[in-house]
Amino acid sequence: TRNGEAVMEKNLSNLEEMSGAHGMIDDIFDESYREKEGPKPAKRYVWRNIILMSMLHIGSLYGIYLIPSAKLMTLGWGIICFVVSALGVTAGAHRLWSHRSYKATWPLRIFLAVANSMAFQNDVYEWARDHRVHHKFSETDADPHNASRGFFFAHIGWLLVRKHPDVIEKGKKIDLSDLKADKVVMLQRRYYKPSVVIMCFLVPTIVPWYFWGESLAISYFIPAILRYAVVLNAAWLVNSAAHMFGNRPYDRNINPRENRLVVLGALGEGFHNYHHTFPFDYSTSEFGWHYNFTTAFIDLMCFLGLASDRKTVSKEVILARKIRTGDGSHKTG
Ligand code: ST9
Ligand code: ZN
Ligand code: ZN
Repeated sequence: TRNGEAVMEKNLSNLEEMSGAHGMIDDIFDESYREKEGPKPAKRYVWRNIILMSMLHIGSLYGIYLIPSAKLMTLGWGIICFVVSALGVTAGAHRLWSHRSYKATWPLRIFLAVANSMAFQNDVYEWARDHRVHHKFSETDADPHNASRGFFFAHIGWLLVRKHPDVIEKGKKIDLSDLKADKVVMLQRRYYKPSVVIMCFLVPTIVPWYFWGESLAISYFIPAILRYAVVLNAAWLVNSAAHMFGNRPYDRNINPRENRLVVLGALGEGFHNYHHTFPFDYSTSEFGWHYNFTTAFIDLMCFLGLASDRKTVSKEVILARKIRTGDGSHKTG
């Protein structure tokens, strides 16, 4: 059929774009996967997670209430903790380990792994495994945070129920050999629990209390609890909002979108239509440092000799792709 031919042609030209630029990372959308027919398996709630996540969010509301009584230094420290933990996810788990979009020397990898424990979003190995499955089987039963199940599921709901069996079945076939070979990733996985206790809760709390005499309650509820909840929600917004609201200048056939609000909150990770179209680009955007603190950070690391081999996409390939599959919104800016 004509439609079938069009799909074939699209796959072929997508593959041409990918080959060469990307190597072997298992994060490219798989058009051949079909969801199983018949009724979906029942939701199985995980009450432990529901209770802990509720407590975290109530605690962070209390943190907001405490802001006017906090010392300025404590708020600054909260922002530092936000940036460090966010980088552990954006520059670390995401752009380095899930997509291998650049190379990092071992001192930088250790920094990113420690920063990642501060973000407490599962260890890098598990995060990258779920994330590759997300790219490969986007918006299907095999996508851990399948956005076609609605905003709430994509945002936080997926962490409150057992995974769909297809996530695990398809996930087991994803190539993770690069992660298994990375000693820093495996070390972080091995010592994940103590590293989270220290980096996500103890360090953020003890620093303001010890160094400038902040009260223990404020030290705990602002830089630890509130900051943790903010980083979580910023990352979750990429899965929820950036899969629902915004333009699709690069590929109008997929759900992920360019969402300005998410770009701001997630240190440059909201150019999500671009990112799902070209997942290997280290900048997750064609606009360099524009609202993209993570790209500036990676460039600084390269300047310092701690990182190298940044993968990018040429302007010609991007333009050709926009014309071929985009929604036309790039013309209007
Ligand atoms: C969190 C993660 O918040 C946030 C991720 C955000 C992602 C954003 C992505 C967007 C793009 C990037 C932008 C970043 C922006 C950042 C901005 C920052 C400012 N493949 O999981 P289990 C197997 S975490 C293959 O227990 P259940 C495997 O054998 C928050 N196999 O499944 C596994 O055993 P093991 C804190 C897989 O029982 C076994 O199944 N953490 C896969 O269904 C069991 O796995 C929490 O809240 C796979 N994909 O439970 C904890 N998956 O691991 C949340 C599983 O030993 N998690 N297997 O090899 C849980 O409690 C559970 O995972 C569950 C599901 C209840 C959700
Ligand atoms: Zn996505
Ligand atoms: Zn990604």
